[in-house]
Amino acid sequence: MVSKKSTLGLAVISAVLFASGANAEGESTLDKVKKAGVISCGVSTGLPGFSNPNAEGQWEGIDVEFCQAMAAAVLGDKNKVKYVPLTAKERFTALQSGEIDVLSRNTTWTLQRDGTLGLNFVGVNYYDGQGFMVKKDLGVNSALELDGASVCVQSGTTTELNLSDYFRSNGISFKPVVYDTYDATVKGFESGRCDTLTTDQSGLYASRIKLADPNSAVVLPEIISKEPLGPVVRQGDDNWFNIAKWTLNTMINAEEFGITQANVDEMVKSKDPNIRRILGQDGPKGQGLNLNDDWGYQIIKQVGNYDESFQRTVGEGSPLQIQRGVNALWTDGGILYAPPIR
Ligand SMILES: N[C@@H](CCC(=O)N[C@@H](CS)C(=O)NCC(=O)O)C(=O)O
Repeated sequence: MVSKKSTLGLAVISAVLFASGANAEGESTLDKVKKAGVISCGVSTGLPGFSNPNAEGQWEGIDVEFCQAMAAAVLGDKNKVKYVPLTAKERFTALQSGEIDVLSRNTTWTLQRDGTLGLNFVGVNYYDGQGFMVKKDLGVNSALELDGASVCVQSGTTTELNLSDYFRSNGISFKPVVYDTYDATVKGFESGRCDTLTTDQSGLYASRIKLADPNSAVVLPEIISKEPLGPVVRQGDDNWFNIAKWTLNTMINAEEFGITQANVDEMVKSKDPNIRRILGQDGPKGQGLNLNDDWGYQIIKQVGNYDESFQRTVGEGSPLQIQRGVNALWTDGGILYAPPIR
């Protein structure tokens, strides 16, 4: 087991090692990735909708599609991704040590993580919040009725701290039942080891469909925290950080300007200056990122815009059926707002 102290020690060493933006061999992440011909992307061990291997063993999910979008931008091929499954506890060390080039795994952006681990959060690809799920036969309609409840929770997550904050601030007690992996947490809940399971609300929807009888459980209405989830890179490599940021921004901007996988070849001929810049016909193109001029086109052609990715993985085209809600564009009443490509 890695103690808190040794995790911090590793973080400090890694922060120093990578402060120059180079790995131990002195090369940038972009050079390393180009040489390897593949992006090493940290994902979860399996969370439907976000990063999950399908029946054929292929990784799927909104976080997986972000890795694919980066591969399309950098290597011109969305399939050039090596997926590295990581539990909540393992994820930051894997990034600090250089084992992965980017972490794209339902990870909440917090001050502690951003400020002390030698890492940088790229942005937000899904605004989430923590909730609770209970078996229907418990007869509970609100989290405030959970006084004295046993709670299944995964270690190494923001979930643990939010849980104790919530119960303490409401003057109610709980007994934590802690697991290292997501599968074990869901199984613990299903087999009756706890009264309630808590995690990000998206994770609750994903867990519910994993149950033998999804209708036996309900998600309670309370959202007890802010969980802005997004990709993460190492500190000290600004070019790589920018590539990751603008990959996400391109997917969001493409939705805003109506560019889709299906129409992108028509859109290349558009006269709209915004569209022309997103697709690398005019404007800054690839120079500032050290990428080919068609990097934005490749993201949309091979992966699609944010809405296409959302609907396919967690939305209407998926078993999760999650609504856009706060994850809608700012122009549609949500809070997704990407800086402009110009
Ligand atoms: N967003 C929270 C929770 C992330 C998290 O790891 N959640 C669990 C439960 S939904 C999970 O994804 N487990 C999958 C795994 O460990 O592979 C965080 O960043 O700490």
